[in-house]
Amino acid sequence: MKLIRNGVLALAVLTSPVLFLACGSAAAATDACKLEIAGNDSMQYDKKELDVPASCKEVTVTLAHSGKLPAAAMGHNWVLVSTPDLAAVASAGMTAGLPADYVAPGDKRVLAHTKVVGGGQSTSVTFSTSGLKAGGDYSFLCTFPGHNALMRGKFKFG
Ligand SMILES: [Cu+2]
Repeated sequence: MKLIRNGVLALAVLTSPVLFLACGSAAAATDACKLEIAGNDSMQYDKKELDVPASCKEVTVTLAHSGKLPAAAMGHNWVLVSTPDLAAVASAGMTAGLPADYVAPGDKRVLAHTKVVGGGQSTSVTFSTSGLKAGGDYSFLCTFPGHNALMRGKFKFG
């Protein structure tokens, strides 16, 4: 029995550097903090949900427009909000217009956003998660007028 216990201990000591490397892998942790989403000419995102581990200090979201229509006709952006603010942010964005990327200037309810892109274009935004609460109720949407009815999803942090 004592022999077996010593054997287990030796195994633990031998494997611990491997475990340390796996946990400390910066590459894996970085990738989980980088998200990609696409919008198309049918007014749809290709994802209904985005998940980010609470360990991400910064998140980068890259939005690609996989369609062909120009921004003025079928532009898309990616806007992060607390879910209860979604309708109000969409409404304020509509008034702000395309030059403002359909985001009302100084709107504190907007937690992060990209600019508006048209077909074939892509854009990205990097933001700090310091203002987000793990397990909070967040949503993303496109604030191009009329798009948020279809273009919205859950953003899960933590
Ligand atoms: Cu859109």
